[in-house]
Amino acid sequence: EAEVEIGFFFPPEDTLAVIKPHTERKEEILEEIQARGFSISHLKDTVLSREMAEEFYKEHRDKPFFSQLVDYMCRGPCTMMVLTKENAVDEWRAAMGPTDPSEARQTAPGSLRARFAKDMLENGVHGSSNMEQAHQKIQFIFGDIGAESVIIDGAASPPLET
Ligand code: IDP
Repeated sequence: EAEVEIGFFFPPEDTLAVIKPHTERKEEILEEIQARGFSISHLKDTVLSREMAEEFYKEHRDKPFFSQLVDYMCRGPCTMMVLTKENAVDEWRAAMGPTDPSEARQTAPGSLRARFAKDMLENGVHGSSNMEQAHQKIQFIFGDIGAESVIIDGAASPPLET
């Protein structure tokens, strides 16, 4: 009697992650990303123009904090990353924790926002909220990298320039 082993393969998923301007202890955040099993497939530091920041956060244009958010996002370099992992979008959201760092410290004390955020606005990190957003924002920040995307293994990646 033949035995058939059925295996499941979950393809890796990409999400866009950003270390926001003036976030302190950036090296620790980068180490944490790798320790949590994400591959940093692409990384660049970019200073967003106002126009780019407005486009990047266009979903929030009617929110009362929109202009504050845009000001903040172009006040210094952002570290832009494509993170790759099984279920990357949700896993990165979980790694960040809630938007409000005081809530994060209560409900998710190990999360990045609990540990690295300054306040509700300057909350350290960004991550796409779903796969469609991830695809759209990766295109917007990195252009058409889909086909040539090189996955750098977390453990074996060269020293990061930050
Ligand atoms: P998220 O980053 O956790 O997805 P969103 O609600 O999408 O949270 O908000 C986008 C960003 O806007 C937040 O990360 C934060 O920087 C900023 N933000 C959200 N709510 C407020 C607020 O009430 N006051 C100031 N800034 C805010």
